[in-house]
Amino acid sequence: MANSKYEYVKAFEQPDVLLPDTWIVVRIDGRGFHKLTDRYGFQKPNDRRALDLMNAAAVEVMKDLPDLCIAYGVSDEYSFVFHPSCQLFERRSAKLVTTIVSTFTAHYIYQWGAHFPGTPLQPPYLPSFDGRAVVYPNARIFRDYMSWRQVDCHINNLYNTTFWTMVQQGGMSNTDAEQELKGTVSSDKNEILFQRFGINYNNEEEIYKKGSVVYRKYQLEEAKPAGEPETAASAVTTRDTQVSRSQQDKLKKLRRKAQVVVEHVDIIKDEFWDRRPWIISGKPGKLPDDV
Ligand code: DGT
Ligand code: MG
Ligand code: MG
Repeated sequence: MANSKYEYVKAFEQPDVLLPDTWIVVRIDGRGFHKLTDRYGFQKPNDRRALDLMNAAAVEVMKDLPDLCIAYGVSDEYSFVFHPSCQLFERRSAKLVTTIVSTFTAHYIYQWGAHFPGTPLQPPYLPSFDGRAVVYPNARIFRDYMSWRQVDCHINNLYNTTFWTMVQQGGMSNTDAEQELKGTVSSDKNEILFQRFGINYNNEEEIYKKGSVVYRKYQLEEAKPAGEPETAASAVTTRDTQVSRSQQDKLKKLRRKAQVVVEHVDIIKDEFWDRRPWIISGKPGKLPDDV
C-alpha cells in the first residue's frame, strides 16, 4: 500500500492479541432471544427445532475452523474452544470472535427454514449473536469453565421444566408457580415433578438435561482406572503447544478428515476427557475403522 499523509491513522488501532499458550473460549449468545423466541412461537421450556438449529450451525462452524477443538451449547448460547496451540489470525481476539459470530449467524439463518418450515424470518426479528473471548491458563481451569456451563444448563433446565409443568399441566399462573419455586432446592423440584405430575426428571431428554457437545470423533480410548491422579487434562505442557507452521498445516488436514459429532453427555467427570485425549492434547487421534 502506498504511503499517504493519512497513513498515521493506523497508529490508533489497538493490539488485541490473546495470551499465548492459553485456552481461548469464544462464547456467543443470542441477542434478545426472549423476544425472538416469543415472536416465532418456540415451545417452552425447550424447543427441539431451535436446539437442532443451534447445533447444526455449530457443526458448520467446527467444520469451517479446524483449529476449534470442542464446542458446548445450551439455550441460545454456544462456547467455541481454541486449543492453546492455536495460531489462527495470530490469536487476535476481534478476528476470532467476529469470524465465529458471523459464520454461526450465517448458518443459523441459512438453515432456519429447514428447521422452522412455514415460519419465515421477518424483520425486525432477525436472529443475531454477540460474542466475547476469554482465555484460561490451563486445562484444569478450562475444564472448570465447561463444567460451569453444563451445571448452569442442569440448574436452569430443572427450574424451567418444573416451572412450565406447573403452569402448563398444573394450570397455575406464572406468578404462583414462581412464588412456590422461590427458595426450593433441586430435590424439591424433583419431588414436585414426580409427586404432582408423575414425571421422573431423570427420564427427560438428555439434550435438555446435558446440553450439546460438539467435537471431532476419533477412536475412543480406554478410560483410565479410577484414582489415577494425572488426567489427560493436566498433561499438556508448554512444549506441546509449540508447533511449526508446516506441522500445523498437517494437523489441520488431519482434523478436517474427522467427523464432527454432536452428543449430549456429561463433560464434568473425567471419563469424557480421558476417553477422548485428542481434545486436550490437540493431537488428532486414530480415525474410526469404518471411515
Ligand atoms: P440477551 O442475551 O441479553 O440479549 O437477552 P436474551 O433475551 O437472549 O436473554 P438470555 O440469553 O439470558 O436468555 C435466553 C432466552 O432465550 C430466554 O428468554 C429463553 C429463550 N430460549 C432459549 N431457548 C429456548 C427454547 O428452546 N424455547 C423457548 N421458549 N425459549 C428459549
Ligand atoms: Mg441471549
Ligand atoms: Mg443466553
